[in-house]
Amino acid sequence: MQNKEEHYDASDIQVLEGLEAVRKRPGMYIGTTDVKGLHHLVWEIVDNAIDEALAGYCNHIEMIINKDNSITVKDNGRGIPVGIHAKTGISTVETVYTVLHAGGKFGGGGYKVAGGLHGVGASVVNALSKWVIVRVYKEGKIYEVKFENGGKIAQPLTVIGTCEMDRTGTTVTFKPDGEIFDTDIYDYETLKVRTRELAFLNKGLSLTLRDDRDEEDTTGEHFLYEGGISEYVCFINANKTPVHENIIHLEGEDSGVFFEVAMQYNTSYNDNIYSFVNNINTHDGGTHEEGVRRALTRVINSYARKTGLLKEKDESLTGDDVKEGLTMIVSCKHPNPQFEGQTKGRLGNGEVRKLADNVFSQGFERFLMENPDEAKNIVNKALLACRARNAAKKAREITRKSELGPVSFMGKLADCKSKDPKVAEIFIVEGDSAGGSAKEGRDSMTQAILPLRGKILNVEKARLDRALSNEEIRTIITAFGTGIGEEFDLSKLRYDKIVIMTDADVDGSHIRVLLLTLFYRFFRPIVEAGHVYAAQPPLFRIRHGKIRKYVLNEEEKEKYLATLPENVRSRVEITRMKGLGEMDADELNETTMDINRRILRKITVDDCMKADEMFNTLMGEEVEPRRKFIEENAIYVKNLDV
Ligand code: 1YM
Repeated sequence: MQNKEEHYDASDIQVLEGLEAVRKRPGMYIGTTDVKGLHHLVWEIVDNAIDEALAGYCNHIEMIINKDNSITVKDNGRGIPVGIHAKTGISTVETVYTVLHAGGKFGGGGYKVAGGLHGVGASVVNALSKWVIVRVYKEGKIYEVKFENGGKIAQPLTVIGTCEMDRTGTTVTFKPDGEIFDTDIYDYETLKVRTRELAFLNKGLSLTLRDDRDEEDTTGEHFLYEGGISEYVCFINANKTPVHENIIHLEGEDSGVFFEVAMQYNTSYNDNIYSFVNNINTHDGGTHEEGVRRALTRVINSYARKTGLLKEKDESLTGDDVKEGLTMIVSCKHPNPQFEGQTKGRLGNGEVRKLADNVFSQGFERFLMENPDEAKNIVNKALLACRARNAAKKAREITRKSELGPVSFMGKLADCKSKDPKVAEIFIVEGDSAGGSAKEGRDSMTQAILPLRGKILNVEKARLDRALSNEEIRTIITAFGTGIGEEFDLSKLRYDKIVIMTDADVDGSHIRVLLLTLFYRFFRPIVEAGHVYAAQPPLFRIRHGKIRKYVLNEEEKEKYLATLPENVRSRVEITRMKGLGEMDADELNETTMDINRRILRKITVDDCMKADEMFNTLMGEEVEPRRKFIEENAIYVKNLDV
């Protein structure tokens, strides 16, 4: 072990420069320094523990949110090596936490590259932390190394005690640097969702999450799924009605590449297909997903023809037909994955397409042969989807010719004068009265107002043809100008910003959920291109002297009040704002519409997915959760088509 003085030499300076680069441009390493980046740090450390599990040495990982919002991650693997590293002359564990490209170089095979940081994760976390403590349990000893202020060594590797000979593992505690991140508060739910996902994706691996900020929570939540991704499918389909009883789970391996897929059809009209490579969500698909999709369409068509469910004269089922109501998880573990595309969300390795196709087609064909009743249900589901697709096409043609003309929506839409899609905005407003004030308070040059008053269709339960028969949805399609379904064309979008403006209350947020679901299902590219926003109407107005300050919530109110001198604070006038519908035009303009003062929140596909999930529980096929929801939201229901 070295002491602090002799520890600094030329290579240390290089190390510090490396970590300094991370601190200067954290975005390059973790994407953002917002709340997402803050959570990213946890996964960088957890990824190392998962790699150890994938290598077969670890079966339990524990995460703790400590009282001070520092994070502890523990595993029962071999422990990061503690011997002196030949190249750096310092212990390997210290090297892993200070040298930017350490992980990749030292890792010994296996399915690495969890994350996207290619093993530099530990040093990046160190660079962006106020302090880090790493403990390694090995050969009856407890080793400890400490860093502070962005990765500077505070205590070189030291033996601090002894442990049982058979205890091994790594424990890392870190406190993110408040000067780097916008927020330093961890969100339990965010950590929980990903922890659960990691448990689904790594069958047999036990993960625990505990929140020590919470006095009550002493044991935390445990996630362990022996069924792996089959249980994931079961989880997603929990509030849906399955078309066939058994979840289909197929797997295979070739040249060190492991591939598996689990699937089940349900009676809904939407698909939930998620794919992963080394536990990373490949949101843009790639070769693993393509292989399965191709095989799925081929096998169903061939089975349907062989059994006479599809006649010679019938057209073949398309990829869209066979994925209606499908919940599917595709997972691939690859020693050398190539991620492609702008966001690196696509698997590029060509050989995986073949592996996925082979594993899936052989297994699925066999399943259909061995389970003729389930097979029939699956094929019939796809045949219905095919018929509906053709009906929707007809409906679209009719709608386009007649009712969708400009006359039909002129009454509702107060369009803006500008026809420039780069500056035009459309506000979708809840109810006629809010619509009235919004029309008065808007900048009519660039801001269009679309009040929603009729029933909002629950698209979760409707196919495109039925959605098109809904007044409000037709109006929205016409206003957007993009068309829908096969004819959708993003370049025809008439507005740069689509702003959902609903009340800050329960009803408002539910209407927002309905709209998000609609966008997610039928206008996803608009969301992906970042055109959809939610207006954030304030909850309080604080008045003192000539100053009028609007704040979004209780917390911001307290924060603002704390900035005022005592004599002012005692005299402020605080008003709880009314709903949008009760604000007058000036108030609405000032708080929610004026481009210089309003607060807009960009809606991401993630937000839409969450809305979608809410839908599944609240308004899926299951009656009981729906009944409860309706009871609890009686006012809202008059506007809802469930
Ligand atoms: C709570 C975080 O980092 N666990 C962990 C990391 C490593 C090992 C075991 C490990 C890997 C190898 C050999 C190997 C790492 N080692 C390295 C490096 N948990 C956590 N558990 N022995 C132990 O990959 O060959 C990087 S990470 F580079 F030192 F080998």
